[in-house]
Amino acid sequence: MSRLIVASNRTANPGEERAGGLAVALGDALAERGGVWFGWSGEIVPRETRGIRLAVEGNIDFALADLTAAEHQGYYLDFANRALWPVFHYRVDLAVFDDAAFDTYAAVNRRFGRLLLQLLRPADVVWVHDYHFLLLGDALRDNGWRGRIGFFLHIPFPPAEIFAALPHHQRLARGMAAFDLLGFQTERDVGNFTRYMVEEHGAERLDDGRIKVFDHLIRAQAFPIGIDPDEVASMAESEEARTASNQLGRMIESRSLVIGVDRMDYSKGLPQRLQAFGRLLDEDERLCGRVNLLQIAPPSRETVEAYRDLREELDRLTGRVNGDHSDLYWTPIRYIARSYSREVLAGLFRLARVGLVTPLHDGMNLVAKEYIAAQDPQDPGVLILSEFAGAAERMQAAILVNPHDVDGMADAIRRALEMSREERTERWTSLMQEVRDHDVVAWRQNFLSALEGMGRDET
Ligand code: GDG
Repeated sequence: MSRLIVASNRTANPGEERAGGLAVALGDALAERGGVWFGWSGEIVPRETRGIRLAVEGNIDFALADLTAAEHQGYYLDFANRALWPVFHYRVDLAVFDDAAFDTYAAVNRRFGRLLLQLLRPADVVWVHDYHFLLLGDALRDNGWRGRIGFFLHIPFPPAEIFAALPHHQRLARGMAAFDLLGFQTERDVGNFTRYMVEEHGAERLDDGRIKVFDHLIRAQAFPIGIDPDEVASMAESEEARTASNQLGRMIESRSLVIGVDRMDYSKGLPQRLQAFGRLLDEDERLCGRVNLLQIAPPSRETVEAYRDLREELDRLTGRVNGDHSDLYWTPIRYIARSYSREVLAGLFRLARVGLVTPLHDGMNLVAKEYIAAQDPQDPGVLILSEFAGAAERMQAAILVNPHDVDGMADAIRRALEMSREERTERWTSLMQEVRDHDVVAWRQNFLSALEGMGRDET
């Protein structure tokens, strides 16, 4: 079996226990076949000392390249996080376009391509991850790499006219066509990408499903990412999970718990969610004192303005709902801007009668799957899921909502709180089957067998 080479902006830390899901899945794939995990070291250093750190863990070689402060600013903060992330999440209004940032992004992809090429052997299979490295395949090809390269996009691919709003979309599209296989989370993303390539670049769809564009033959296909459901289920029954759930359970007494867990990001629909919970209490006095929303939202990317604005908005909205509805003995929203261990989260998911996963757009959303996997099969909770999360494409047994429709979400929460055990169990059984069918092992195996089943077919 040929070696696997994984390139992702951040990698697991060599020698440290992996923090679940994706990191474990990629680590296992690398350990099984031997290979290299390549990415940014996490270090920002002066140009003179910029280098590549090598570490060995079993049969995995880690190769971690440093960034200078200017590279980190242009490639990572300005282009990846201020331009690509908002546009790919349909938020052109929040994007900041800057030629210098794009040039730095392209230069880091070129430099990383050269570094990676030095580590490659002819039979290796290369698997590049996510929006940080849209031009890495192109950089490898420019330096003479002829072997297979796969790419997986963890975030959504937006409709053609939104992607085309990026001033550098043509250059990015050419770069993406250097990959042999492009994996997306959903059929919707595949459709968006294909339509963009057809309309903007005259791509031709071939009968065997491949796309001919810029003189390359590429394949675009959906590979929905998943979790390890058994791991999450056993975390939900761990000592740490039970302690957290018992303590919180004592505090909320017989009230129903509604939970949300999200990185603090404007794509996650947090303000609309808080508003919906407020609307529910405005409209239904009977629920006051009988239900709690626990929102855990660890802050991320705090140097980007849009994230600071979000933080302020969430603080304000929570204050308003709590100010309007609290009494001496009950506060409706417990909003916590910090992170917890995966075990504690799993315990809280199991305790919560309702899981609220309402992003405005999301590649997949693993929290939706973790909430389902953590439930007690005898008395499961209800998942409320945004129709714009990638997860919704296959998790149709959830209560699906439009995350912009505050009234609709308030109704959905009421419906979930009132749902019979029979209906909860029926929905959960179907959702759990889906979480099992598309777990993280199936995801990586399906991707790699599709990639390896392709010849390198440049025309
Ligand atoms: C990107 C795409 C796609 C959250 N809070 C804590 C914590 N988490 C964990 C969750 C979950 C993970 O972080 C978040 O994954 P998501 O999928 O929800 O979202 P992104 O971080 O935006 O991930 C997304 C994913 O890539 C995979 O392809 O699904 O669409 O945007 O596992 O549980 N973990 C810990 N403490 C916390 O407080 N330990």
